Amino acid sequence: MPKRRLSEQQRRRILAIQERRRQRFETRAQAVLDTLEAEQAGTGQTPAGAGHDADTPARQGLVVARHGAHLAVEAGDGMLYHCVARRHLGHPVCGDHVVWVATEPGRGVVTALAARANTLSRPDYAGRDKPLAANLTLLAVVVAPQPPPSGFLLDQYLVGAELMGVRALVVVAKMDLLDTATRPVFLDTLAPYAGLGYPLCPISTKGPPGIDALLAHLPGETAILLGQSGVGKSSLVQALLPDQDIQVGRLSAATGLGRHTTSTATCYRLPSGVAEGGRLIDSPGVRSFRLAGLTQVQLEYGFPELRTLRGQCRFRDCRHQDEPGCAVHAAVAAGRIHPQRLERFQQLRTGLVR
Ligand SMILES: Nc1nc2c(ncn2[C@@H]2O[C@H](COP(=O)(O)OP(=O)(O)O)[C@@H](O)[C@H]2O)c(=O)[nH]1
Ligand SMILES: [Mg+2]
Ligand SMILES: [Zn+2]
Repeated sequence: MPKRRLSEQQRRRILAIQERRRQRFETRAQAVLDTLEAEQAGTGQTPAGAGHDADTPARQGLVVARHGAHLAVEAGDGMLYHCVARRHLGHPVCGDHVVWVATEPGRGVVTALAARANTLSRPDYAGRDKPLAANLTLLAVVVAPQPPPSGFLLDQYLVGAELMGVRALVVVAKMDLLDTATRPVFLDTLAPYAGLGYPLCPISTKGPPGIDALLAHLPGETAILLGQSGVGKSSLVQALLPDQDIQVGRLSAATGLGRHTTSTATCYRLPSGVAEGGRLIDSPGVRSFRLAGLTQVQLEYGFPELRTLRGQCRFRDCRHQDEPGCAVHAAVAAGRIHPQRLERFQQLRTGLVR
């Protein structure tokens, strides 16, 4: 029997899931429209083509992938449409709520972009900040025994999460590569993060302990998987979405974007049996992530353990290096701040703060 053939029971379950999703989506889409209407009321403008034309009514949608000027937009009915965006709209990305107008079967034009709750950006090849995804509620930073973790990259993502005001957790993938002796050693190196409030989720897609530790965090969230290339992000999506091939297939059929799912952020719906109401965004491998142009105050805000000590050093502009009366150094000496975190802070401060 072909692997992909669904039983009648599975089909019914999927239809029920789709119906629930559609209802949730309508609620959210209404919020988008409300935002747009409020914006228009403020400016007295109607976005060109946002359309009250009876033949081509404006519809709400969610951007689930972007490739160049092409967008895969999921409509309220769960269907995907190949859209292009009006130039003046800027740069719609995965997770954006949009208004779009159908132009021909399966195709449309995005005419308005709803205000974002937040944006995750990273530098492009020319070093300019480019948005990667929007409206996130959870950053899942993935590390693994192989390739060896870059604590520097991990800390930068976590600072990014703090500055975005989005919760973060650390996924410790490929646990099956470690044996009973090396597991606790590896997890120990990451223990300080749990102490800072970033849950550690040890998982494996190839054996015990499975992926439950992460699943528990995903219902209702729009989570993005971040981390070095090769840590296992896409494998995780595969494991979470038994119907991932179907979703990619739909994406590909609707938009021709499927081939590019490894070079662009792609938003997948999680089945309700896996994580009710959850969405998971797979992101392309990153070699670097840069926090550009931060002030020291902003950077300190990004380190929760430094944030709480703000204003407690003797000197107001203390750099937490060798100044007398430094509350941060006192906390390190007392074991309340991990020395490596302070080291990373210093690296970021000297390298990235302007
Ligand atoms: N041993 C082991 N290998 C894994 C696991 N997850 C992924 N891999 C392997 O790691 C490699 C990179 O995985 P991939 O999902 O493409 O990583 P990505 O670049 O982060 O998306 C592939 O060869 C996977 O088979 C795991 O849990 N255990
Ligand atoms: Mg990948
Ligand atoms: Zn200080």
